[in-house]
Amino acid sequence: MKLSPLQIARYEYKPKLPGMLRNGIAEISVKVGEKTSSVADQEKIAALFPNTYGKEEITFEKGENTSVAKVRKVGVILSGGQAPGGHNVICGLYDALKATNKENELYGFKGGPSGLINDDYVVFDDEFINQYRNTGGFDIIGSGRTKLEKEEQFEVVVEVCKKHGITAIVIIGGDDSNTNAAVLAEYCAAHNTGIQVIGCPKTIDGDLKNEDIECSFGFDTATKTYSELIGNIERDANSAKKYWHFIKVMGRSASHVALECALKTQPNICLVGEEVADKKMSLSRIADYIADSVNARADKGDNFGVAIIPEGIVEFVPEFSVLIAEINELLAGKKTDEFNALPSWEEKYAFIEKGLTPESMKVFAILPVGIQQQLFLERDPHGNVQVSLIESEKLFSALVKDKLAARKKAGTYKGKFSPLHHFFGYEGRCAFPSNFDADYCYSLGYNACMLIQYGYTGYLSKVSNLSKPAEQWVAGGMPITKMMNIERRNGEDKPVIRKALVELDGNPFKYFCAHRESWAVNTEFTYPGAIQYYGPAEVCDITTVTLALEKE
Ligand code: FBP
Repeated sequence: MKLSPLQIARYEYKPKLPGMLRNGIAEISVKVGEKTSSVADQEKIAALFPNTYGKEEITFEKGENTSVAKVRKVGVILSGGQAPGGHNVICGLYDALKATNKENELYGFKGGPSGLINDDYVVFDDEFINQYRNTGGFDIIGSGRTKLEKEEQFEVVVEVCKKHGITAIVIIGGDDSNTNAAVLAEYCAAHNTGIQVIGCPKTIDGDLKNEDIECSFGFDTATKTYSELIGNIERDANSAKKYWHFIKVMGRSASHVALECALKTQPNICLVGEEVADKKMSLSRIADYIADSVNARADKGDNFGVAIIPEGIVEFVPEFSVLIAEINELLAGKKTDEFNALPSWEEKYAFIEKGLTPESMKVFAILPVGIQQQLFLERDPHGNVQVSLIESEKLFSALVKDKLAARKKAGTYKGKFSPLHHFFGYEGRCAFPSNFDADYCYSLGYNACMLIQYGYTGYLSKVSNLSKPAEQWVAGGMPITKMMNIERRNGEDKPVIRKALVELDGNPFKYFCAHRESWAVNTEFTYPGAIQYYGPAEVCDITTVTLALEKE
């Protein structure tokens, strides 16, 4: 493999650990904190996790290491969507294991949770691991979306671990994967398997956070990558002065990514799904909101602008959710075949018109034909509409175009509207991790090893105080059950980690609200530029605006 100069340089980068982990393994001791209880539904969660519920939060500090010294074999998996820094979690875990005892071994199970079930693995050594230090991607062992949640799967996992003599598993994943890590930990404890399970918080979506986890890794690098591109587009828009750019950014459900990018780049418009749901905004109202900005700018002679659209937006529009539910119902079971057999779009349209309620038909009718057809093309394995594949950037620009045409007729709009469309998602998930993510991830992995060393299970590796320099970060662990509540999933009550949506009374959203009216009309773009890996700390090591505002 030919290496880029940056990759060669990044091999030499030494990730920064929290101060209390810097003195060597022999000087890391545990401070046991308060007993914990789940964020809600305490009795139900306690009953479901009798062996792992209610344990204490712990932090590490400088002091004599009193953990049991024995040779350990540990397994690790990457689960779900890629997020920059995953390789460094594994490197931190590996380095801490080897620093504890050279005989310790780290098994990487390939392709996500299925690797653990299929016993498909690699045993890491220095030469292998060194190729991945401070690099983006999950290609070190690959990832996957198989869910590790059934008792039969747990039995196989235990069998595989026993076969290799593995006594701990580290699961690097999002809210679902860490929920499953907690369930697996409970299973292993209940069956006296002697296997510990530790989770690490990953996702670029930024929705795995709570009072304990300040942010998931990858969010920093991904939003910096998108913001660089958005800033470049803003500058292009401000140079050519002839296009409106509609930019969809990833984030399956929550709008954290869109909001962070807006805070960094100050676009004319940024939609926030959580606000749309809260105000029960209709498609038409959202389109009017964007058209108002286009109109006001056109009145000043500025026929250009930038609008950020979060990937998950349409699910937050109440009338759209109802429409999706009706379409899922309309095509349930054999009806999909009946629909697909209709030879022309006109006949399909008539079928749809007959099947939808008049209210949903009204919503359907205002959608551009391309989006209407998309709703019937893209289905998930359960036959449901795949909302994340809807090109919402095109949907909103088409709706805005209609609004502007009406305004032109009425004589209230005299501008020109030429929209262009972009989707930024995969571009940010495998970037070289920023210094923040490189440091944070390495620390999470190193810390996970210390939790294993001290015998904990069902814990999430926790590194906090992240808005401060790494020296002041606090390393420790939190029982995963503390973050859980009961939610309805596929018709069943399930214990899950609560997903964090954008808080409308939180500082990041409040800051955005205080500025957006001015951004909508004026050109106040900011250009963050590319991620900087070398240079002054105030350029290279700062993390997200979201985190800084949350910690104000
Ligand atoms: P995770 O929650 O697993 O981290 O994945 C999030 C995400 O990156 C979303 O932003 C996006 O909607 C989705 O993955 C895309 O999934 P896929 O990689 O399967 O296309």
